[in-house]
Amino acid sequence: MIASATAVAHANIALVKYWGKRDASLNLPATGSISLTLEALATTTTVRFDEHHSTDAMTLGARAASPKELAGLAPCLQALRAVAAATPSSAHMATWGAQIETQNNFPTAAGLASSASGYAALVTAAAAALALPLSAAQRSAIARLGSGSAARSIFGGLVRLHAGTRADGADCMAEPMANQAFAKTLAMVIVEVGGDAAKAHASRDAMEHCRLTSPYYGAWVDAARADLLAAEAAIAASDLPALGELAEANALAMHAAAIASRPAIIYWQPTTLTVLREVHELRRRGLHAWATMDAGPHVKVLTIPSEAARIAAALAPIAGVSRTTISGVGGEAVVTP
Ligand code: 2P0
Repeated sequence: MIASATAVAHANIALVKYWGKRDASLNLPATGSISLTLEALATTTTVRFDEHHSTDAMTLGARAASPKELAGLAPCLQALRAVAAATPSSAHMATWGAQIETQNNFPTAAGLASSASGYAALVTAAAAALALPLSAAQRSAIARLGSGSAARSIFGGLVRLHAGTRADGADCMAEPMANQAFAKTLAMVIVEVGGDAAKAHASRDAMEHCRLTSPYYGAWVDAARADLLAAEAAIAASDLPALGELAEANALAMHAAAIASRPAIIYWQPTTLTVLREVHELRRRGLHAWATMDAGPHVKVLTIPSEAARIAAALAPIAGVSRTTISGVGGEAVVTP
């Protein structure tokens, strides 16, 4: 017998970043984070649990997963199988092997949040295939075991991930923010820098290296906690300029802490800074445009839908920019028929 389901989840870009853990084994973040789910960056994943297989296998597009990628699935699959084993109607499937097929409509591991949409789609598809009675919050907690940012991609719009303080992580959970009407007024321009090459430092290793060696890590954690409160207030007030300024400053603080690591973690390329300078120029000319950067050289510009095309047109001709994508706000992770 085979139990199968397909789900789609969207990547998210943090406006207040997650960078550093309070517990690596449970994958608990040191600080909370706030993100915007993006409609244009989607992962589609099919999971087939097969009684004739006892091991798990995965393909990403046309290629088979590496042993490291397969090992990364283990915490999520283990948690889902534990729920299955405890659910009488699903218990018979708890030992079946999973065949996973996943496809991104954007470059994998290039600093475009592929692990966020990837684990959110995986957990949503696997929970449906196993017919598990899990809420979105419970799927989010399981997705977090795969990747911290994946906890946010279970939900659409503006999403808050709470770091929590409990040692067992039970209060580390994501939820959609209250002012989703404001989320619908936002857009992002994704400015890819330097082609589809995979990033130099995996964010999991890099954030731990930063925590252990950067003299600015403690200052980053303090700044992130203050930024979370200010961002929540800006979102509640539908104040885009306040949110944009905060998001840009928060991203720069995260990168400053990373750059100060020893040895340094520098995600930017020269083009990254050229784009950043042009975003400042667009803002000086009165456009709504604020930049944020993640664990890669790309720049994402927070804006409004009516100005996104103008911003993309201004940034696309910059030498070293390989592609621009305009995205509206994405919805929650869903099972597809
Ligand atoms: C974020 N990033 O908030 C931050 C900003 C990268 C820079 O979340 O170790 O792949 O798997 O929990 O979620 C990327 O880190 O890290 C990330 P793990 P993850 O979007």
